[in-house]
Amino acid sequence: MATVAAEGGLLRRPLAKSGFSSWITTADHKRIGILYGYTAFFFFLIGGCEALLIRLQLARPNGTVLTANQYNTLFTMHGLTMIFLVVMPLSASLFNYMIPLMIGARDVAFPRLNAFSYWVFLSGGIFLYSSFVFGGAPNGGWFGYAPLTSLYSPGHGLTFYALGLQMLGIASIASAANFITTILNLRAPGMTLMRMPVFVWMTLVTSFLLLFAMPVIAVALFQLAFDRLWHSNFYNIAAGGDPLLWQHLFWIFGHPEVYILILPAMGVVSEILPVFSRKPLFGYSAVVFSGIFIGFMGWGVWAHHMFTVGLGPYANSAFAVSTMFIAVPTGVKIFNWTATLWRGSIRFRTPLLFAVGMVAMFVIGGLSGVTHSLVPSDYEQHDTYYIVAHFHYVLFGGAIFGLFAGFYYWFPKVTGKMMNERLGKIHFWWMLIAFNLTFFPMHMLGLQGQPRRTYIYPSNMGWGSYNMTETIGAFLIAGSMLVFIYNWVVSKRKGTIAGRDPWDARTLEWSIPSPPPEHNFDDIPHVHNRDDLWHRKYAEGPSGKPVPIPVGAAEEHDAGEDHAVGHIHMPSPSYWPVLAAFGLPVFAWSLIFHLYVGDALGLLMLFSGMYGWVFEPLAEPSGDHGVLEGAH
Ligand SMILES: [Cu+2]
Repeated sequence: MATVAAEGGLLRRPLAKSGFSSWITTADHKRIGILYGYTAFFFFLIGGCEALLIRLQLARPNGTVLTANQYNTLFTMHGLTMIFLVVMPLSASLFNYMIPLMIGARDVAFPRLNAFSYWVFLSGGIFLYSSFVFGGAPNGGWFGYAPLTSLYSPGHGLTFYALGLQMLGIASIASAANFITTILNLRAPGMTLMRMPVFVWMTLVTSFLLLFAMPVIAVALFQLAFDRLWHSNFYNIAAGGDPLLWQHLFWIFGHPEVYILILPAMGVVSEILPVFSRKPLFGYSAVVFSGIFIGFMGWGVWAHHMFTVGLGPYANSAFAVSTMFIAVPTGVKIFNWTATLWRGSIRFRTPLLFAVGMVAMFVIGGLSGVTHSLVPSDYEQHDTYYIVAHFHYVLFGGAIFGLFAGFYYWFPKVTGKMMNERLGKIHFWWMLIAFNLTFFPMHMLGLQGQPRRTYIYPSNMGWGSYNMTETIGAFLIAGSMLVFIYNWVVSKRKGTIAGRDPWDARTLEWSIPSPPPEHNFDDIPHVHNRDDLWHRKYAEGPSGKPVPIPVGAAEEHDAGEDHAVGHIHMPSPSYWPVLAAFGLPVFAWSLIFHLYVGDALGLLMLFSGMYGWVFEPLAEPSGDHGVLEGAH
């Protein structure tokens, strides 16, 4: 096998295990998870700066900080960034790093496809942001309604939108297929579906949503790109096109997208609450099935974004009812989380604070969401700041708080160090107060009629003081991020050593060293229970309280199980995914500027990347990693 690798010639696999080139070529799910995390956090800072500019403009009536077009560009890019370049990839960073560890696997099912997903995500992000230097960024809102975006937006901005989102969709579809395969096929022996951690379940549901939702918006985006680049008439009313086609396609993607953003955070919270209340998750199967139910129901509510379009009373009533209905499984989750905390022996560490914060803020956002399921009240709220308040409670109060809970929870696993608790708590309370200061007044402003996506408001409306409060709140949120960054950097260098299982946790990732070795598990674990690690550590005492099992006693039930000794095959690094991925933006830039040589170059990169990928040798080169001598 080793000789095949050595004779690979041009297709020889790269060897570097450290340094810059090892990061470019890595196929290790943990390193790809880290790449996703840092890249998405970088975009988080950019999207945050865009938000601060928006808030500066709105701080006072008749603001003069931005022009109307700059304002349009900034709210469009803020939305696109936070959804596609922050919340989705931050979730992806947790999927990547954690899923193989939580199911007892050595990597994902398709490691190079995983690398490809990351590089396509990065090139899509770079492509979208390159529009700022190539004649103006998208300015038609994140929802990009045609024909405004097809016929009436000159310049290249909306073409960057159509092609950039297409690339990000490719990354999402590839990683969805990867995680579905990984979760269904690579679970450790004994880990039945109903023994999987809830975070793994929510990743599975999210992946199915991605797999079915992204192709829908791909169709809409292809049509938009054709309308813009080659003057087709999909959305041209004068030529018989249909503008509502865009709205339907967009929201059939757009509503499941909301669950793509929130379900991973719900999964994180479902892991953290049991650990810090030292109780199993209350109603595990109810939480799992409500997640699956949300996944299905999410396809039947999209027209609640279109109540004011004029679909008629029957359609509006049907979608009002389905929208109210989808609050039920969400409520089931909230009751189960509360019941998990109930009478637990709670440790208020930073991850728990963020998890509880997520639940509380998400409840506010969920309830305001139910108010727009009522068609008459939606008519009043539509396109006002009330909606902006609602989705920031769901996406910031819900998703971002949940993701931060996950970062604090898993930081010790990834870095091997503990994060500073005091700074973590300061970050939590600071961010919670600043968040509410920023977004709560938007409810009032919205009900008073302040419209969304409008860059000025007159002084006689009496909206000035709420707006000023929101702007101050937004800068305070930015300040709380500095605490987080400082804590991250210092704890990573000087934090106390975490050990394998600092939280006395329940799931498999805490059974291996921190940070985990490249091959994750010396022996693939045999799973006997839900919360398997907990049951290896504790038995139930006479009063129902957990009693620690003496060290070594738990070894017994592993006797007779075979142990993998010797060579562990790990995926080798590869140059090809990154080459193929960067072919896409080269192709798209050239499409916009009609550079046929560039189009050919982009396609050449894509196809030679794929060719190399398929034909590079399977075996790792000789003298490589993964040889474990006599572990047992
Ligand atoms: Cu919706």
